[in-house]
Amino acid sequence: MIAVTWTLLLSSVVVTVGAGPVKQSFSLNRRSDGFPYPLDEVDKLEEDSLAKFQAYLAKKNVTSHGCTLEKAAKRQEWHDMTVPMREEYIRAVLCLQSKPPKANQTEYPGVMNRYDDFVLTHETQAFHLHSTPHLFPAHRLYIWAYEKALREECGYTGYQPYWNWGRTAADPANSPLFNGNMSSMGGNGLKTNYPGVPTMGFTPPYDMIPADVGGGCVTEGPFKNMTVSLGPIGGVLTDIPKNPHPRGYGANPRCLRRDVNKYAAGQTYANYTYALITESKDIDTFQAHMLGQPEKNDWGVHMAGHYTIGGDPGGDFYSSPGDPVFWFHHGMVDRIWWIWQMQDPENRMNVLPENPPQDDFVDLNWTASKVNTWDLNDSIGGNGGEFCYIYV
Ligand SMILES: *[C@@H]1O[C@H](CO)[C@@H](O)[C@H](O)[C@H]1NC(C)=O
Ligand SMILES: *[C@@H]1O[C@H](CO)[C@@H](O)[C@H](O)[C@H]1NC(C)=O
Ligand SMILES: *[C@@H]1O[C@H](CO)[C@@H](O)[C@H](O)[C@H]1NC(C)=O
Ligand SMILES: *[C@@H]1O[C@H](CO)[C@@H](O)[C@H](O)[C@H]1NC(C)=O
Ligand SMILES: *[C@@H]1O[C@H](CO)[C@@H](O)[C@H](O)[C@H]1NC(C)=O
Ligand SMILES: *[C@@H]1O[C@H](CO)[C@@H](O)[C@H](O)[C@H]1NC(C)=O
Ligand SMILES: *[C@@H]1O[C@H](CO)[C@@H](O)[C@H](O)[C@H]1NC(C)=O
Ligand SMILES: [Cu+2]
Repeated sequence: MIAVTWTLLLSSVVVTVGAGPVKQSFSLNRRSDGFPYPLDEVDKLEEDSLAKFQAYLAKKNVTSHGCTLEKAAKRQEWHDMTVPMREEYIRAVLCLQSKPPKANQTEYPGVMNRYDDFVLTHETQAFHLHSTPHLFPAHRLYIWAYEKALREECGYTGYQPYWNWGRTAADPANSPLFNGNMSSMGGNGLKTNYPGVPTMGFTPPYDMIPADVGGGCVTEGPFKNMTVSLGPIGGVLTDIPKNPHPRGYGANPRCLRRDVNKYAAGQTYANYTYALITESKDIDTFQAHMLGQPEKNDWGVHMAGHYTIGGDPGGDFYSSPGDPVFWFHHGMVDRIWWIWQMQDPENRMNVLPENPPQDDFVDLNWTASKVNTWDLNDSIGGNGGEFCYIYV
């Protein structure tokens, strides 16, 4: 059911577009501490695309509101950030989890803090945010709003980190993202009777993503005391207490659970992401390939990344932002959309899946103001100029 909803599949027509190499004149300077991760094929594709993208920006007819590649905020990969930078980020997330919410607690009694406002929006608007035209643009706005809250409400001076799945694919539980120390995003959950995740609902012959060694409460790292309150709503196959509210908006205080899953991570190596970007010639194909075909044991990097985290609320389609790694994962989704756009900016910056109407909008209620969906296609100047960031 989680998987079913996550994989409302899309079909599309393939069109061919051309693009040639241009000499590069802008450098990403990805690393803050020279951490020894070599560039993977997607990183190289990103670097090789910049000169062409810069040329496009120089002559684009839509205003960038003064945003340029040089001025843009740089969202870094977690492993390229120094330990003090990671710790500053973690402090800001814990801060957001300690601030009062804006949502109405009479209507939504499970909302305990400002962080929960974000989780709640993803629950109340789940179908809108995940409908075909909105998945990419609405999540772009959602991550930006979260980053803004960390900065403006909690004094964070950096930007939202992303998770390059390929870097951790071979052994996610021992990566600096999940190793459980105080500068990681918390560890694996305890071993439990967690059965894994069915990729396509509960009916055979669809494949299960088998449990790894976790599934229970996260007992190490900065989020070991975190209280998850909202949800779950979707089918999570464990002994998690049911939410007392019929729609999952009640208080259901519990620990953060995870199953850092090597099997799911197996479909997140850089070659999967590279193939997705280079072989998808139009936006509908790109989104469809991103979402995969679970009935063919092809989960797509989006689902494979979610199920590398699994557990609760990470494994629940509705409440998944309740695991603080959600933002890293969807940052990577947003990043590869941008890299895909850069392959042919003239034809790819101005398209969205299923071509929504011109007056379509995304409204994230307590977390961001209402925005026209078509103003979310551009991370360099979109959202009335408020978007001005790149991924390095
Ligand atoms: C900008 O407008 C000019 C003149 O209308 C047109 O030739 C050019 O292709 C446009 N460029 C882009 C990037 O849309
Ligand atoms: C919160 O919701 C309750 C119940 O719907 C309503 O009576 C109350 O006026 C709302 N409070 C605010 C501040 O909107
Ligand atoms: C946590 O792990 C990172 C990377 O693996 C390491 O650099 C850091 O020193 C560790 N911190 C602690 C407190 O053990
Ligand atoms: C968790 O709570 C315990 C008990 O209050 C406290 O001693 C500990 O420092 C907390 N740890 C973290 C990582 O928040
Ligand atoms: C990625 O590489 C692995 C290991 O070589 C291979 O099994 C897999 O089929 C490749 N995936 C794609 C999409 O090319
Ligand atoms: C985003 O899409 C809208 C609607 O098609 C278009 O007007 C706008 O120019 C696009 N932005 C860019 C940067 O292409
Ligand atoms: C949230 O946004 C939706 C879409 O604009 C709107 O219908 C709904 O009333 C809003 N909810 C609240 C509580 O503001
Ligand atoms: Cu997702």
